[in-house]
Amino acid sequence: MLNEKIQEGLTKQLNRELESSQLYLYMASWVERKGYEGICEFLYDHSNEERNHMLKLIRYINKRRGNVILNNNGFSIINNITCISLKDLFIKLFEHEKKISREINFLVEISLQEKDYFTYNFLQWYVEEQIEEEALSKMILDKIELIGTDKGGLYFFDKDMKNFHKKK
Ligand code: OFO
Repeated sequence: MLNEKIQEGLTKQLNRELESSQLYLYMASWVERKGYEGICEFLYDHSNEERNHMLKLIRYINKRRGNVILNNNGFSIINNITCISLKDLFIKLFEHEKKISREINFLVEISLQEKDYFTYNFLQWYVEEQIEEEALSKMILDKIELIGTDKGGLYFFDKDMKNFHKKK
């Protein structure tokens, strides 16, 4: 059984993952409309990854006989988001991933305070994942900043992203 604090923390996290999935989906679609075929594949794919993060939480909560509560009141991030450039979009994604890392760390802390070592152990996968996700979004942002307004550079970067996606 999950105690109240853990149940609340996991519920928030599962809804954040759902929101992340929608955020990547929104951005993938925005980028696709701008003609970036490679970057949009990466973002669509990542939207699915975020959905899998959510599913993993749902399965865990059920295994521990907790309650799965999905937020259907809409998502504040997506309702308030507008992108003005590719750089702007990746700044937002990087900030978003950093926020998710802080929330995961907070949840890890709660699991220790509550002496719920099953949840502590379960969360280690998310800790590892966030290291990768932050590094990846920062690497993409750095490349975009390096390219600046060079259209040829952006074209080749988009091609690289397509190959990166195919190799996965
Ligand atoms: Fe982008 O990360 Fe989920 O957890």
